[in-house]
Amino acid sequence: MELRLERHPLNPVLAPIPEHLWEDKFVFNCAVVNDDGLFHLLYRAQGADMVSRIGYAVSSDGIHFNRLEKPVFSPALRDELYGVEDPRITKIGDRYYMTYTAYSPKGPRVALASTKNFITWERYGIVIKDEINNKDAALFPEKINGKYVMIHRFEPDIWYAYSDDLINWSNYVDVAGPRKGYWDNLKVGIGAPPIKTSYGWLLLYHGVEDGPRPIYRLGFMLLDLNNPTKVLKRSEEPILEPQEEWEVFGGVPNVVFSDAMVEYERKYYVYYGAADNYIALATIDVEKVMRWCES
Ligand code: BMA
Repeated sequence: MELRLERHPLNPVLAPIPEHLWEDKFVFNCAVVNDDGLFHLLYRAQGADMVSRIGYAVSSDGIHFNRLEKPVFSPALRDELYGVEDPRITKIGDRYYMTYTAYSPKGPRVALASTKNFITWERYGIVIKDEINNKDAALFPEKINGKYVMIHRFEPDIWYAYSDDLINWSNYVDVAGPRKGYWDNLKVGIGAPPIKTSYGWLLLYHGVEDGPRPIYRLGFMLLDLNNPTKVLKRSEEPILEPQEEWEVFGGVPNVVFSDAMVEYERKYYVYYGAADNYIALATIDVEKVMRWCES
């Protein structure tokens, strides 16, 4: 049984704003939380200087968003000289924790910040400190076997790290890699923070297919509830792939790339960056995904 996401007819839901210098070129990969009856969306934006900043938008229906005029999170550290990219948000206790890619001449690294209101932030800086390129990080929403768990990516695989305090991370474990002969044969990385279901942790991920113009697609993995290093199931076919004109052509062609999946009215809402240029929404019935998990 294979699954497919359905694009929302009002796509794309966010586009660059020509009057805002910091986001007049590209808006794309975004984090979303659905809390207190609102969708809070934090998105990566670039203007003429090509430095990535993070903007904030809010909505009551998940489709029509109001945006702030200024970014809410901009580069502030030496490790972020080229930008702050690809936010992912997990609520732990009463705070929202944002993992993001800090990009500097050293390369991409995984960094962490937290907030209660999406406007003012506490910054913890780079948290995976190894001098190896790293990105695509997200936190599990609860401790597993007494430890916080972070997913990150030492290319080309998805890895875990463990922590007692959310700040110091160690004990890396390699969890899943590319598959020869598949749509994810070059590299894989997490999409959204994992969602707990009765069948296991549901993980949205992206897979890249090798070629002169690599293609970014999305799929699911199902991970064991008590031992999430164990992959129980993985999409044979992608659940979303570039098809629309604004997914195939744009800042970076042939890209659907997601950092966010939230449950709303018995559907999963998947927000994704299209061709590193727009933000779009695709959905799927929770029921269908549960049947896939069960099958
Ligand atoms: C990845 C990340 C994403 C981007 C994707 C496609 O490596 O940098 O931010 O959307 O490439 O360009």
